[in-house]
Amino acid sequence: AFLENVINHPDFVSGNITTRFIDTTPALFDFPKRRDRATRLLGFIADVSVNGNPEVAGRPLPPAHAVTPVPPPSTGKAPDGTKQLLDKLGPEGFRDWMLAQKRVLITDTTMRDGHQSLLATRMRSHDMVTVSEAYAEHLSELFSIECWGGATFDVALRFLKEDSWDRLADLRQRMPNVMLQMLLRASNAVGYTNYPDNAVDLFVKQAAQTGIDVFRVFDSLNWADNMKVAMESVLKTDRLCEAAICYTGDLGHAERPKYQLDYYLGLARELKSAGAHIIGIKDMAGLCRPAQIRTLVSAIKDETGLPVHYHTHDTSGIAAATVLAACEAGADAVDAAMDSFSGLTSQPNLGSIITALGDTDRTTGIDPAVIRRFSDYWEDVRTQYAAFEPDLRAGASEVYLHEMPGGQFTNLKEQARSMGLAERWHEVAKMYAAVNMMFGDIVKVTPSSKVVGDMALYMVSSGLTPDDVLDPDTEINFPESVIGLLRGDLGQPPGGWPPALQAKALKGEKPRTDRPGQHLDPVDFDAVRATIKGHGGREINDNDVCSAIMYPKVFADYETHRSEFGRVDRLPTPVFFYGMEPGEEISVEIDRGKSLNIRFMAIGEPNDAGLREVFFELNGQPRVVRVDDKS
Ligand code: 3PY
Ligand code: ZN
Repeated sequence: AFLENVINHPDFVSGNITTRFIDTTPALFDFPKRRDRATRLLGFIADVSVNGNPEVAGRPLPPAHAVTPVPPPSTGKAPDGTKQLLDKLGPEGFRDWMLAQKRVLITDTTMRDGHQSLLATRMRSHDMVTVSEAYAEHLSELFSIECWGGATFDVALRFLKEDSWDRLADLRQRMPNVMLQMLLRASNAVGYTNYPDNAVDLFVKQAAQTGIDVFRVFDSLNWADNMKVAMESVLKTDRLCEAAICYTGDLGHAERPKYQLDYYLGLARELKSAGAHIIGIKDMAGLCRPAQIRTLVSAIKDETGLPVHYHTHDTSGIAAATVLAACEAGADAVDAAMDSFSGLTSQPNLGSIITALGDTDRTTGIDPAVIRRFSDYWEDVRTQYAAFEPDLRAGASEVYLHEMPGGQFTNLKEQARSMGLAERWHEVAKMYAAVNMMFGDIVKVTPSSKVVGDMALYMVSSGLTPDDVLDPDTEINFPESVIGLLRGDLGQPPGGWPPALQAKALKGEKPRTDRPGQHLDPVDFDAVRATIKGHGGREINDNDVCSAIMYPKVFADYETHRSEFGRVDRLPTPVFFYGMEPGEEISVEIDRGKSLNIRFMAIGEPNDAGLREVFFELNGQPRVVRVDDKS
């Protein structure tokens, strides 16, 4: 098209050209608008190169030494792993296989909780997909790879402009041998509120079809009634149903009477009778100490006869000791994050844990040298996300006071900062603990933890004490999320909600005590499909329907972005956040085995209308893109 434009241009035809003909004749670059995939991606790169990506505006840049992460070499082999075993044995057979293992089974959380807890959930699919074939080849002894669910679904769509379903499909294709695991918030699915039962059911079905093998199901109030719906959906898929008990309180200490052994065992029994294949102990804040986990693991195993999978966070700095104690007490599987994504509010260190287990009769069979090689890759990945690094340098026993989940801690701190409360963080932390007690001592994990955080920030910024909040003569503007919680929108905590606080917040509105899903009208899937049909010109499937149910606005914005720019998840991370520099060249795999070579040539000066031309070579051919300079 470029050559055609040149030879047909009147100046060229009349011989009226100079050596600056190309520079001074931008119309040469007016190609018919072929909005093919390449054109759309060039449009994105040009826009970010000129205007920046708002996601990193005002945030720290990666250091000068940042390099392109290189995954361990792979040849495309994928030795049989837990995925084949699950397919062969079925979930019950697999459960029994787990119980028969001497070794501790290991889940790697790097691709989900690791970055959710350390980098505000910002890790892009590109960095996961790039290393996934190496995982399949060299880490086939892993129990599972947690790579989906929790906050990642929302953040991918909202901020990274990528579709979580694409991420899952890509990972599944490249890692056909190790089980892929997700975190499912029971009736809250991957959102922040209860959804109708048929929506949860469709979501689970699609997740299983797209690639999830292990569903870790939890409820943010440990309310088994809410979990049962999601668990039933999982049981229909023939995948593993890991029902997780969220750990809170202080086992063995009388100050926290609600959350003692009888409570946990009662819940474990209920989850077993609801069909759980595995009992998860989800220690989202990392509160459980070694002596406590010993008690808990052995009691739950004795009570249920099911395998136990322990998950924790290293916020305290001593989580690895608790993980090792869990292994001593007979935990069948434990979670850890690759070394360079471990520690602080993330999971404890995978390489060190397997090395320590190597000294025991529960050695994992995973080679620490292999882990180090993967950790090197992740270290280089992490360097590219300097914009999202938390200001966190040490473990803190303060976690036993506030009990914030690892995935919430840095988010809430950032929220406090943006409200001008940066210097008052420890006050916020104390208030978080006070709000928990005011709410009746509840489990704090997404979304209940968000409500406690909202209330704590509101109280600190308004100078309110718990006594003020409860005082009938003081007017309180309860945050919407708090009103919803006390109304029963997320379910019921053990013992119900504190009546006085509830009455004050609800102002006469009647709370509900039964399951919200019982009252929510089933979603009309065809109606949802109709609202998004044809948007962006692509076929809408049931995965899209699930996205649109949970995040209607975010999904619509994503679709608009995708129809304009295509699949930006294919771009390398520095290009996605910072654009390209003149002379820089990248290769972008748009399909397996099909790559585009993109060379960034130059950015022109803005014209009177504020448009700049951005010059590329695409597979050796010149291309130009016009971008509105928003500066
Ligand atoms: C989530 O729900 O995102 C969590 O990580 C809870 O711990
Ligand atoms: Zn977690």
